Amino acid sequence: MIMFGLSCLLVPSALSFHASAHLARVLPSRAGAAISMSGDRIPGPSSTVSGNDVTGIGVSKQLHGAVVTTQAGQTVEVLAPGIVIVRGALSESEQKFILHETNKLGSRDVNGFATSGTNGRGRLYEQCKVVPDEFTDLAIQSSLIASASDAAMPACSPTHVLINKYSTSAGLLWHRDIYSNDGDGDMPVINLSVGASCKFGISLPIRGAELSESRYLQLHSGDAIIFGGPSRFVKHAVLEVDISQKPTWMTDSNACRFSLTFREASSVLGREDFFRNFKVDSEWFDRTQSEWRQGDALVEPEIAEAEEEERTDGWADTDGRMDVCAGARHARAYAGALVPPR
Ligand SMILES: O=C(O)CCC(=O)C(=O)O
Repeated sequence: MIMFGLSCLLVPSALSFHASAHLARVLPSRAGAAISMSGDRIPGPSSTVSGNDVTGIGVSKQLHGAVVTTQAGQTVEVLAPGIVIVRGALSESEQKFILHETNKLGSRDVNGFATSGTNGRGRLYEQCKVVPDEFTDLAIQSSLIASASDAAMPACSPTHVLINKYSTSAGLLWHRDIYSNDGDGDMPVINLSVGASCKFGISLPIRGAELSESRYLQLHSGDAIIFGGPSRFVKHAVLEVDISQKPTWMTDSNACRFSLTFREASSVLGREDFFRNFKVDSEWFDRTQSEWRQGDALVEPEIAEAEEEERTDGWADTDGRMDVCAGARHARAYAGALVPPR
């Protein structure tokens, strides 16, 4: 058995001061000391772990294909170099905290969940410093597990978060995160799931070949998927959301899936309003997705000249189109010629 211990998670040297500051808060919580969230104490798992030490960083780097269970109940699988899934990354208390705080953020009068052209999905884009620190702490924690398990996974200090609220079965189209707000360099994209489960598609490279194969995963509440390094631009999709498959603590009337996608995108700091609202046309989206090649620069959105769609704040359903964080890129497969921001 391979052992995995959060107590052994060393801060990779590349980790920035920002991330280190977050870690000072989050790691004690996972070691059982608990972080304080809105006055509540979050019960942390045991600080002791057992099994083979894969987090001595030296030994932990050959996990591709292996499934590792932490004593805290997290299961870690390296799907390919730079793609790691952490099952049970968030405790139930952490999931509930995220749900509660995300609903608060989403119902703000300004910059709440935008739903224009999103096929029933709420979308919220912010600098990390605007959302509760614990969100970013939890993202960094998952990213550390990923880099401790996979030598190809860089450390990450997220600057932005996209929060999606899926209230219907509709998901997001296959796409690569190639736009200027999708994260700098090969920094990992960290995706946390809370609430209803979804079918997530990811295109995995076939070793030794130029080909890839699609892999389908169920992402459940509390899971994290992280992709970075050589897989930073991997194709992925949310194929379907299963609103009926939700944690018992989530009420039927509030059933939905939240995803929180964290990115290190210092180059777009200060441009949040733009990335909240921009819309590109579907032809542009298709072209950029099909023409872009690994090594190319990130693509700057080219704003569509088409008529601006009405944008609303707060939760609301809209017509049958998807957007991207983010928005733009997912839209068109769902009908629209105009795609909101990613
Ligand atoms: O909502 C999700 O889980 C996926 C989000 C995503 O693919 C993206 O923002 O690029």
